[in-house]
Amino acid sequence: MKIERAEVIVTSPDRNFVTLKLTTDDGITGIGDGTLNGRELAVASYLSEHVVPLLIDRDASRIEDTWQFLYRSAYWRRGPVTMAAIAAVDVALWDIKAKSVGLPLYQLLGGASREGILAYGHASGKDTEALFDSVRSHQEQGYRAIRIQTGVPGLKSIYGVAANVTQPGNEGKRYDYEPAQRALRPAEEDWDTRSYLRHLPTVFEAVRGEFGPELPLLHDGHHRMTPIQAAKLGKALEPYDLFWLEDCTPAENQQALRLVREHTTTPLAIGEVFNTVWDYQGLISEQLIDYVRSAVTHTGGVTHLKKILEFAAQYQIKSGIHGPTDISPVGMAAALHLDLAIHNFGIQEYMKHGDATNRTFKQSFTFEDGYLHPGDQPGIGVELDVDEAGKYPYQTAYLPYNRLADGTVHDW
Ligand code: EZ4
Ligand code: CO
Repeated sequence: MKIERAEVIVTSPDRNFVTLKLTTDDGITGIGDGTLNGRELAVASYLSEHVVPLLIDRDASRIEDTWQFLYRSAYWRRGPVTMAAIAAVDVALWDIKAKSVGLPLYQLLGGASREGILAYGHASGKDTEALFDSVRSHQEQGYRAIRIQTGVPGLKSIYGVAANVTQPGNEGKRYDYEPAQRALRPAEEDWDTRSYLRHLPTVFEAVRGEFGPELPLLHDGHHRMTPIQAAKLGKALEPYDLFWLEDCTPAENQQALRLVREHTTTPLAIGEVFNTVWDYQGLISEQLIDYVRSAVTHTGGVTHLKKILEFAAQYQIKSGIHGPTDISPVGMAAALHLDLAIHNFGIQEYMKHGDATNRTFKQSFTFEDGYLHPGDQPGIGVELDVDEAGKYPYQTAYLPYNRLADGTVHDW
């Protein structure tokens, strides 16, 4: 079973996606997601210029060997571009292997450890009323766990809340409630940590008052706080029993989590911008976090994320695999097979894709009554419609960035 063809497909149905499609000499195809939000063409070029030529004629069944070869032979290790490219190859090879034996991928990863995968959705609103409507609408869609993001008085726009886009030529365009904007420059947002810290506990108090104590609630701090600010927020949120507080400090400095941990029992989740197990080394072995937030797509694929999660399992740390809409349906399906198979599953982030994306990527995974399931199609269960993909050429898009009131750039 040799790899005969390798194609890098960039398509932009509702947003940009990078997909690697491999075809073997016996006609089996496999696909993998290499989408890196706002830097998609870097991964596409890494793949087509440097990886595709190495794949042709390789044995498609040697997944671990191919992973080690791509990781070690590059010499330049880790990093989001490299690890997204390796992830695309890895997932495409798992798709091929599972199809070649006629099984859904989760069967090759040890079989199902649960009946369904608890998902959380993203509720948001500029004010409490809009937020409550959004929570109710998510509950109506079946979600049993909900992330809460709101506007902050005095700030014009904020992460996680659909906002008016003020960029010229971009008015009113906000797709999938995702922050990336189709524009030639990143949108500028404003930020003030003290206002946020004052406001957020009042939001959680209101949400608990309205929706009761049972509903699992999550929140994403999106890397904006210093360790002492994050510790203060974690403490202030303790009465509202969060499922987790995510990315409370910038992920570059993992030691920051030690200070936060010493001050609060609010569970901590981090890792959507991490690439390898090395980013988690101290966080896991010293039990400084509760949930691993990596995506299959950004962490070298199923092969490497499974190893991270097995390491985490020894310390009672669970999975919370990243699943916003910048993870393509291919990356999402790969995550679901892993979620179903591992023992230390925690929760899966799940935002629905738009209609054009769903037409482009035919999916067999399901979302019912709050639970996802990857389905039982051989492979990962997603097929790319190449004709449909061809209708949506790449469009320049950037994530926004933040400035403080005095004009200083801040973490976004
Ligand atoms: O902002 O994936 O938890 N989810 C997130 C995401 C990230 C985007 C960035 O591309 O933080 O919404
Ligand atoms: Co996040």
